[in-house]
Amino acid sequence: MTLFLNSPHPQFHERHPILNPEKTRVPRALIVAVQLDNISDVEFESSLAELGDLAKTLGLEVVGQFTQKRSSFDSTAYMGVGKREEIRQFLESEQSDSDTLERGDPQKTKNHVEFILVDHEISPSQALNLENEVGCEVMDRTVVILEIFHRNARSHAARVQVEIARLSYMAPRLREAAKRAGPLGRQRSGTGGRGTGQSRSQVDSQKVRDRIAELQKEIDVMEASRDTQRSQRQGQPLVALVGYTNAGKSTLMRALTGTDALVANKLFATLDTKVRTLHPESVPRVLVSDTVGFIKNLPHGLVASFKSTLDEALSASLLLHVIDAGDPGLEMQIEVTDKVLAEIGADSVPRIRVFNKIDYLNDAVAQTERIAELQAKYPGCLVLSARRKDDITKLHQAIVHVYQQQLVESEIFLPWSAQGLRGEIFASCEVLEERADAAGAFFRFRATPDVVARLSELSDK
Ligand SMILES: Nc1nc2c(ncn2[C@@H]2O[C@H](COP(=O)(O)OP(=O)(O)OP(=O)(O)O)[C@@H](O)[C@H]2O)c(=O)[nH]1
Ligand SMILES: [Mg+2]
Repeated sequence: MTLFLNSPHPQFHERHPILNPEKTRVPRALIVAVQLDNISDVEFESSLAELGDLAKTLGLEVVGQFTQKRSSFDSTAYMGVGKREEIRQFLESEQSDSDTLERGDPQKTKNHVEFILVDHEISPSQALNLENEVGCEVMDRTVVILEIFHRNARSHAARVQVEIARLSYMAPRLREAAKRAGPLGRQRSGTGGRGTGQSRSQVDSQKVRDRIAELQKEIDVMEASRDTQRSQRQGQPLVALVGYTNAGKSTLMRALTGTDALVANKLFATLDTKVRTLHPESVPRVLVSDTVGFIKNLPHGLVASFKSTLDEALSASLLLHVIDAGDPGLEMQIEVTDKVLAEIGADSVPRIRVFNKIDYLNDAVAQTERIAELQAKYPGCLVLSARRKDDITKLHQAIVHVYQQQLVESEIFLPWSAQGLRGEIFASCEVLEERADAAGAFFRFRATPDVVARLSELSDK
């Protein structure tokens, strides 16, 4: 296996025609999964459905699934030997069907199953063994997610972060593949190698490590400029929209800020965060930030890679945890989000749970019942639809209310020579009274303690 380091895995794209935009044919895939003893049927089914959505997002057509209950994964090839044989036979029959079809109609392209999607992250050797045994390319849950991230990354920062995650994922797999390639994989490296005595796989591994280090440096530089931006914003209330992928965070971001955050009915549409002002503007002025969506078993490398994006959530003073109210697996979604927030140390940030998409229930009685049910279960939550203007107004009010509670009353006297601050007072404070006399103007106002401190500092100068 060759590793092209400028573009991390072109071979990945060659091997995966789905990722090659020039091929218009919809590739077919089979989902396979082991249900471990501690996983309930509901949880298992919802995970399978989610993998189906991920596959769809990637442009694959899922043509079937093979599942199996076991107390642990088969150490050799994830599924038991009998199940592997069943899959192999199924694939063989699909293959011969499509070959017949192809012979019958020369216009028809071969349409056999090209991928096996495994609903867990499996080891490099399990993947290769399974692949060899069933004769079809294996993609585990992690690589599916990584691929979606790779496609959706738009900014330079997101691209670099995804590249690090992909390289970290690929490194042990390249080693395993090189090991199996036998003498060829172990040949002495020639020109461009790092001296004699190193195997091809060692050289590749070293290149991967070098590339990761190089990318990490880029991240560090970007981090430093992010920190500067953050410290410039310090003291300004920041609300972060967090939650499961596709819950409607970007839609709410758009509605709350009157901007054009990317909204799409696909998983992981948003990979970059943007900070915007809550609109209409409030006192105090509130900033709103979108974040990357979470998912069950978000690959660890990705959590780490997107830590800087998620740090936005950490530096927020309020989290809006957006949940798709129409999702039957919403409890699992809540659990996953809570877990990731705890992992990045954001569990102590105050939060409001926002159940979105209630319009999916088109019957008014059903909606009322659902709202009552959710409010009883999650006290203090909001249940709404991002598509209703009134609901957005309510959400806006709820956000502003949180910050207005933090306002303190204060007074300031500005001599006529310092009237330049008047505009600032009106922009950042709720002015309760303004009185003028021969020496200047007196203001009574409410503002955040930070603003009060800054104004008194400026007026003393
Ligand atoms: N019916 C309905 N659809 C909604 C609502 N809010 C969002 N959607 C749709 O849900 C899909 C996902 O919305 P996004 O705002 O992109 O979701 P997200 O949470 O930002 O998703 P990621 O960026 O992938 O994490 C889009 O097709 C939206 O139009 C809602 O209140 N009602
Ligand atoms: Mg989004």
